[in-house]
Amino acid sequence: MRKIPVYTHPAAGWPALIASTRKLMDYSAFLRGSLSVLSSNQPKGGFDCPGCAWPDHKSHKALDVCETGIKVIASEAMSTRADAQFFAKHTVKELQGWSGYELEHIGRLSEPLYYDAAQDHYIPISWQDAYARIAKQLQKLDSPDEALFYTSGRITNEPAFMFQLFVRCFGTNNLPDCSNMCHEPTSVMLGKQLGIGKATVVLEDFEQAKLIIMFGQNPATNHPRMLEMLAHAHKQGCRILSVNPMREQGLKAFRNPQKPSHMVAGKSDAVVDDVIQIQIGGDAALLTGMAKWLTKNNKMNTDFIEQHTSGLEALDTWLRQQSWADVERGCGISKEEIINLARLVADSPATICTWGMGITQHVQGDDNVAMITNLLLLMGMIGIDGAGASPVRGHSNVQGDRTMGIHERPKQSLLDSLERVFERPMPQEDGLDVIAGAKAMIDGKIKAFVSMGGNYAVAAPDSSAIQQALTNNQLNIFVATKLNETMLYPGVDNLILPCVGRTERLITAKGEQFATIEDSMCQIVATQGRLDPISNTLKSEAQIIADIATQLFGAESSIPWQAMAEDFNVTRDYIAQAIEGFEDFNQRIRAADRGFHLYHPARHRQWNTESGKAQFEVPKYPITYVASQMTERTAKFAADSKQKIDINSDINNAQNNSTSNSQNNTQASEQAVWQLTSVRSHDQFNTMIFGFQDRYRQTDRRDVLFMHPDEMSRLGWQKGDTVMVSRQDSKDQQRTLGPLILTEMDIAANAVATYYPECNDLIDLDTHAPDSKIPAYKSLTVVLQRVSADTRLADSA
Ligand SMILES: Nc1nc2c(c(=O)[nH]1)N[C@H]1C(S)=C(S)[C@@H](COP(=O)(O)OP(=O)(O)OC[C@H]3O[C@@H](n4cnc5c(=O)[nH]c(N)nc54)[C@H](O)[C@@H]3O)O[C@H]1N2
Ligand SMILES: Nc1nc2c(c(=O)[nH]1)N[C@H]1C(S)=C(S)[C@@H](COP(=O)(O)OP(=O)(O)OC[C@H]3O[C@@H](n4cnc5c(=O)[nH]c(N)nc54)[C@H](O)[C@@H]3O)O[C@H]1N2
Ligand SMILES: [Mo]
Repeated sequence: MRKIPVYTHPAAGWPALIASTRKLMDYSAFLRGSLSVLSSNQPKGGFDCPGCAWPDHKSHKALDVCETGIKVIASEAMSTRADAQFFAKHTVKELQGWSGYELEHIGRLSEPLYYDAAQDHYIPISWQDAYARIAKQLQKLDSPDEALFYTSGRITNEPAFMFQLFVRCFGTNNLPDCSNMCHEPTSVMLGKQLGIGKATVVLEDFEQAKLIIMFGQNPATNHPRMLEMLAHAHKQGCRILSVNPMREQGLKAFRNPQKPSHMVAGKSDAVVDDVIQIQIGGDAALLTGMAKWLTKNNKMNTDFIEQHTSGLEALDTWLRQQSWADVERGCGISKEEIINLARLVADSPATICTWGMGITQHVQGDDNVAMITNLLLLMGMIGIDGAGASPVRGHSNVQGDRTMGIHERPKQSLLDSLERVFERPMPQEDGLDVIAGAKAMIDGKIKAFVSMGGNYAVAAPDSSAIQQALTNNQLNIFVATKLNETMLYPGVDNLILPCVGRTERLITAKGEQFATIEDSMCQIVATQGRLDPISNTLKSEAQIIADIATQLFGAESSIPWQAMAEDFNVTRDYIAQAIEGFEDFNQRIRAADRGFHLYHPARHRQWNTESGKAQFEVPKYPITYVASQMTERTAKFAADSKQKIDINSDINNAQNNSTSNSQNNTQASEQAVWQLTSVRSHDQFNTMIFGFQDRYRQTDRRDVLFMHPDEMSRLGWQKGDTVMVSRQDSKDQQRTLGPLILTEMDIAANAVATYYPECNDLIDLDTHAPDSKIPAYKSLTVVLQRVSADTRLADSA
């Protein structure tokens, strides 16, 4: 057994907070960023960190921030600018060749830009001319449904409400958002099973939990502020388990930035007791095994089930049909270990299940969420203190944007109340989500793309095809803070409209404004920027929406767009009338330090479901789905490679240190079929690449393929070798990524991982879950082919 290099220091701590951030920025930006960090997540007059959606701690300690937060803030606070001079120097064709890292470091967008096709440059344009071009193109469309309006989860509630209203007044529900690629299975399945697609827990529940199971989540990197809560729970005797194909090193120990003893004396707290190293895509199988044992041994909470649930019979019948052999094959965990886990659940009076992208981003993503919810329902773990469902959202306001109505499949009640409040008809037909929108654009059915933040083409599957499709559009509009790859594929009219960021002051004719967000646990909090905007040419997102609406609908429109943009109290008064749960919004947001919690019926055991009860759901896919894909692909691969030259065996033959050639040949062709997942590094926020370091995973480059060293040995491969990754997509087209450098990682057998978003061309627009349509970013069956053995890299460690 070879030893895997591991990160031995605790997560977080000063080195993490300062050193890695300092590198990102020039000194003035560092100061600007650091000053603003001090006012993030504070009760009054601070801003909500634009990093993740984890809630603020109620005690509002002096520095409720983390490494990720600092990086995201620093990225926005950068004093360098992507201004007219910059764009005069570089053609768009040239910029297409720049990496995400290079584009991120150009700096902030600081003036409105228009794409001049004759010169292939973005050139400055006045706001007024920009609006005139936008209105002209939007009016030219044959139908409002030819436009697609994308939202990323950074935008705050007030502009989000205005945006969905604008889009619906324009006449379409084409409102895809980043949620379609993120927690959509959560929203769909929790909605179906509990009547509301949101977390049933609040932060305080973590203080009372006795068992926390984290499925497919890497908080050390992605929600570092969650570590404090976990370490605290752990100290109180709560058991914490991580279900993950990777043994994520950042979860071992935590150095708390709030504790002097940690920061000065180098102490740390433990976080996780155990890792269940599951096969990629194996979660539904594992949960099936647990549920099988719990039902068979009558460990369920029968009172709760009788009083509050429906559908157990169907689930129970299905559970009996699942064999233990399939359960084990589906998740790669032994029956014995699964039963141990089920026992812990049976014995725990208060269990929280948390989950992230490792659960949702699969063809069986909806099943995974359904099985977590089933487990909680079996044990009656919804609606009591210290227990519940805790999906952990990504973008800081992705949940709030949905609450505000950014949804391509709006509820009838939302449309009805918008009609009542604004006295006009709203479009009734469902719109397009991220996947359907991308396909429609590729098919030429979409002619205008409007983006409220985000990096649509790169975050979505089949990035190159979407970029190509953008060049056929009549109009592309990007309301954004930073330049990215989606903006570099211009159609006829292309406009980049730079906006004020979350960290910056928003002063209008009506004075300084604050906005609001909703965190991952339904808490509505105020956010107010502290820095001076990077340029006085910037406009707020709300103002840009109002200006476009005014240009398009005329100044005498019955909706006071300009008043809403200038005075967010006006917008909030409309939200109070139109959105359930926001009554007296302006008073309530001012009354309490930490904002207010939106009423959550399932927390009170009120089930707004079809049956009026909490609903057990039977999974749609076989629990061996991923394992079977592997077997099928392996068989096909073995058959194919009989005819073709077997690259792997050729390489093995050529390799001096390969031992028994004949044995290696067969192994190489069999073992070259793998399950690929994609993860985030420490030095990125989604498609914004801040740097190349991923400290906890011990790598300083992004073109890597993580694999277990034992598996490398099995193939006769070594770390540092370069490999090509290829995949047969659902239309049988070959997609290829690489070369990637083999890198050692404690990851399950048959599993490999690489970084998102560089891998997104491997994924096609048809490999997704059936209901939620979430792309299967986390489980792709791939073939690996070694292209060269790089001994230089292998030896240098
Ligand atoms: N620093 C930083 N913070 C971020 C972001 C960022 O990019 N950088 N992005 C934000 C956003 S939008 C989001 S949605 C969140 C995402 O936060 P997470 O959900 O933590 O995101 P990922 O890194 O994509 O993957 C999570 C974990 O899933 C595991 N995994 C992969 N496949 C499987 C599987 O089949 N089963 C199980 N059980 N686990 C699996 C991976 O090993 C990884 O540890 O983070 C937010 N915060
Ligand atoms: N393979 C793979 N693909 C994935 C994932 C994965 O795990 N694996 N994860 C998916 C997930 S969970 C998500 S959420 C999506 C992310 O998809 P997106 O939300 O579309 O992507 P981001 O990279 O967060 O968007 C960054 C851009 O937003 C703009 N921006 C930043 N701040 C602001 C602001 O305050 N206002 C405005 N208007 N614009 C701003 C900047 O221009 C910046 O370049 O990616 C998805 N894609
Ligand atoms: Mo996300």
